Amino acid sequence: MDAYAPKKEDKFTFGLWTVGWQARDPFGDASRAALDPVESVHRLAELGAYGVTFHDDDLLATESDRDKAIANFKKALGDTGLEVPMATTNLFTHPVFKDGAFTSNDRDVRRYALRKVMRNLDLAAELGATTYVCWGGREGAESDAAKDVRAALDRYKEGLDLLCQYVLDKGYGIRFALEPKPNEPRGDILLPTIGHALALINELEHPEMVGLNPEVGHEQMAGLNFVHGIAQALWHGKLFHIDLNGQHGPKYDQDLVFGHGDLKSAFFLVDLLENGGYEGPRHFDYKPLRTEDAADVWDSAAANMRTYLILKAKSAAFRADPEVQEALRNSRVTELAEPTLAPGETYEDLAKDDFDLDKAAERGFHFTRLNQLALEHLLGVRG
Ligand code: DIG
Ligand code: MN
Ligand code: MN
Repeated sequence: MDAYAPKKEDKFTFGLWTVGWQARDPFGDASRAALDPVESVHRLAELGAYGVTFHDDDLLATESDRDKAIANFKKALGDTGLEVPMATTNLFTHPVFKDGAFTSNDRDVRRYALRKVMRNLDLAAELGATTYVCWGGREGAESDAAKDVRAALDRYKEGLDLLCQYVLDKGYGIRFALEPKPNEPRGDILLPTIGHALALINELEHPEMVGLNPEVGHEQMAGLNFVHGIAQALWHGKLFHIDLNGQHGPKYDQDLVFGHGDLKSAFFLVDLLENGGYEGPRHFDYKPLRTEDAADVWDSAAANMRTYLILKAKSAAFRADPEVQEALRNSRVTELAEPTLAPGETYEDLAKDDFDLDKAAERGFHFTRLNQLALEHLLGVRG
């Protein structure tokens, strides 16, 4: 039995738009044919996935009649038992969204975008989704003259408050998850990072209904540490969902297979997700390389799950290693969990410390040893 064969309880999910990506890019036409969502559901189920996610428009990839497309999708879900934990809206492909959706300067477009989301929220609720992602890929600008950002944030808040009220009035058990991204396709996208999105959530009428769907590559495009971002999202109780993929640092959004970018970061991300209390789906939002043929696409889907499970096993071995546990103590990593003041102490007690500044400054933290142990677990020379 393959120790890294995915099982339903691993809760791996995929966006229909991932395996179904026809690989158009700004410099080239599609290199693959459109994929019937029904085939995607069956193939992903065969590979061991737990569920699928979708944009409203993804269901129409090969069937233009919406009712037929939904019926076909529902039958495939029934035939395979795949869940639909998350849904989202395509507010970025149609040219009408060229200046954004919730924050387009064109008020008619803003009103259309909200109607489009509400329509798909109805379907999402019907299919049992509990998370609704909002990626504002077109919310932004290429020129600071073109967007009054403070007004745009008013409109972002207005749109999210309205959608939260819609979900409450309908009694849908759905929460929203904002997906930050710094740029591409817009020159600058609003809510570029986890921090910006967290700040907006605090200003909403129903902040408890709105969290985050951070994507690996998006924070890394901005040169940020994704593991730190996820740790802060968890600390705020706002990690509602996650988009797993790979990225080689600050460049265009690569949406690589998970682990095929910054592998050491992927190792520590899995370590955090498996030990940090996140119980949601392990969702892949990636694009099979444009070089790949139809068969390669399914290899890439399997690679995401296999890599995650390999890193999960290595994380468990790292945490169980007595030398790692000793190194964590020697580096005082475990000491950080101890409150700085003892129970009952106040700032007045701080004056009583007998603290030798120079002696403390000489103390080393031995992080090299700890990082080498992690690397050796990752490289398979410990385990
Ligand atoms: C891109 O990273 C975005 C879109 O694919 C989608 O709206 C969202 C869902 O995870 N991620
Ligand atoms: Mn991306
Ligand atoms: Mn994404």
